[in-house]
Amino acid sequence: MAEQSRRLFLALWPEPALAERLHQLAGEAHRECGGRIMRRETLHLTLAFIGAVGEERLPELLTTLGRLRAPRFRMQLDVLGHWAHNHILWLGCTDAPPALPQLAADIRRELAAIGLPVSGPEFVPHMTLLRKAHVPRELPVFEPADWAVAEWVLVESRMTPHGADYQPLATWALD
Ligand code: 3AM
Repeated sequence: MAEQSRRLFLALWPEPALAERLHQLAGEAHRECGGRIMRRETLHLTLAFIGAVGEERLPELLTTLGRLRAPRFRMQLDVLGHWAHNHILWLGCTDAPPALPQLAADIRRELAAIGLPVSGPEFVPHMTLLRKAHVPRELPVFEPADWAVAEWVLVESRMTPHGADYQPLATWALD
């Protein structure tokens, strides 16, 4: 029988109160750009997209990533942007704390070391708010959101008729 595989990625997940606030901002941006709003519970910042991983590799993956030590950090989500190539309206930070790209790079290094190289483009910190968004003429003015990041998660992505459904498989605390 064929091995089961799971579609996995690593991410930062905002707490419900912050997610609610960002979801409201997504609603404001939607009035300008249209497209599809990310559901509140699916808002996240992707650290690394792994893709399909055989079920049998999960224990090794969990052990390897669970050994990684990284510091807590804060960031200011203070800028909205639109990417023409994938029609994404995103929220990001003008001045990312160095600990953020460092965490993403550490994860990629650890994954590569166990033969799971990360696919996709270079890490650009962003939180997708809208998909299939039109180019905005003007973006909403908003109060920057302060995000105290204390943990990161391994997530399974499952395709459903209503879009991707995300299931956390493991959560690791930052120091
Ligand atoms: O964080 P965002 O929304 O930019 O588009 C997917 C989403 O990105 C991306 O991984 C994030 C969590 O699903 N993604 C999906 N398939 C991908 C792939 N093959 C991918 N990123 C890179 N390569």
